[in-house]
Amino acid sequence: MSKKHIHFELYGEQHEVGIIRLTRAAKRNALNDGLILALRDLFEKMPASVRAAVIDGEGEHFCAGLDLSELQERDASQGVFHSRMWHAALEHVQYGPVPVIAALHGAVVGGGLELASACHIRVADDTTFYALPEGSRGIFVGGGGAVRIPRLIGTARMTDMMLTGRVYNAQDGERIGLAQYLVPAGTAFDKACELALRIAGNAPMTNYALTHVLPRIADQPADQGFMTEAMMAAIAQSAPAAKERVRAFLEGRADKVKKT
Ligand code: 1HE
Repeated sequence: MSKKHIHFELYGEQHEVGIIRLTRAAKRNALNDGLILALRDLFEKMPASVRAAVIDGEGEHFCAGLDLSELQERDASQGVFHSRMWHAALEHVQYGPVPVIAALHGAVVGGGLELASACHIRVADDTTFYALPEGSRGIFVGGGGAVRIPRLIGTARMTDMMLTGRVYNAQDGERIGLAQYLVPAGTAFDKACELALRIAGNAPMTNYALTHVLPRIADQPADQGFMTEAMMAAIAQSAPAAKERVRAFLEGRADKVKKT
């Protein structure tokens, strides 16, 4: 399926991975309103076979952020609605039906970093660079970055990126927590697909707990977090899929954890 500037296809023997590709390479995959709404719609109507998703970008860059050509004519109230539209769309990515892996390369800047931050895992190749040029453009993040990026790298690092225009390269990006995986140039998509297939094989309730419950526990006071954890643990372990997986291990039919 192709919407304007976005391509979607199914991958895996059971069509268990959804591949979402930004296809606006001529504009470095800059996110215009149509693209943001198409992303929202995709996550809202994800085919039932899909258990994990990968987002990547066509061309030399993952994403150049907000399409700045659409910013010119907006007044303050339109600005609020525009930001809220991004929030709603990226909420569908973070709290959508499946875990999402961003395959990063080249520029991951501004709203591109906000999109990547809404994903659950980020795999970066060594051409990746990260920046928040909003600071030097006289604007502010508006796609949830003020909430999500400090949770990845801390408020001090984000403040520095925006005040000084600091650009992190792929190695430093991985070191500070912008990506969980760093791979050679040109291999982020393959690595993301490999991880997606693995994730798609997990018990669905475990994936749901990790994408929907864990981030909420992280935002709760410890006392409430412990209680939510106990509830979630009880629900997950009562699922037939969990019982079968534990039985398989006890009967020697499941993989052991291996040292890497
Ligand atoms: C764009 C955009 C864009 C490229 N909006 N048109 N984001 C930024 O401030 C980043 C702006 N972009 C860049 O710094 C560079 O384009 C890149 C480092 C990403 C890539 O450089 P390069 O040399 O490969 O490409 P280019 O020649 O700069 O751009 C190719 C074309 O894409 C060119 O248009 P053309 O008609 O002259 O061919 C660029 O104008 C166009 N282009 N990036 C519109 N972002 C929810 S709030 C989020 C707030 C933000 O994200 S602000 C940060 C915006």
